[in-house]
Amino acid sequence: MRRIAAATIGLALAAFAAASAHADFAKPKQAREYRESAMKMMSAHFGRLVGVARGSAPDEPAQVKANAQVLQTLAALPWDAFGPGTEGGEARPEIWSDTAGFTQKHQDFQSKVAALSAAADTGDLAKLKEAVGAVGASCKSCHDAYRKKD
Ligand code: ASC
Repeated sequence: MRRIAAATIGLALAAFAAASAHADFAKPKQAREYRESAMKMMSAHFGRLVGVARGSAPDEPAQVKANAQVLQTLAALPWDAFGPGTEGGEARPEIWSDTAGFTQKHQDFQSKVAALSAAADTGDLAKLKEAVGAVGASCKSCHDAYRKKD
């Protein structure tokens, strides 16, 4: 009985976590602000890892690991905020006319970030450099296709 109750509570918590991670927006402006905020946060945390990879910041494995974990969590967030009717900001209309292409880009990005997190866990600077390069290339490839030019 107790085990069933624990399992039920576990399932309820898992459902809550899934539901609370899904972003809902009352207005398109809120969706745009949400995705832009997530991108800025990613840039801040990725930038620290770029600094370590380039040797302009000290290689502190615990910090590297923490930044990569934060980046991995953030990397899951922006995409739900590109829903129908939220066009605008720096987002190009192709995001909505070519959803398959956009989805492929952000899935590639998330998989490169997962690999970066795994590399960060090893504490091996050569592996980190390679994984940082792959994430940067993935950022750029999506921005080239789907972000408005300045
Ligand atoms: C960043 C940032 C980007 C990407 C890109 C990587 O930190 O703000 O847009 O990395 O420069 O190529």
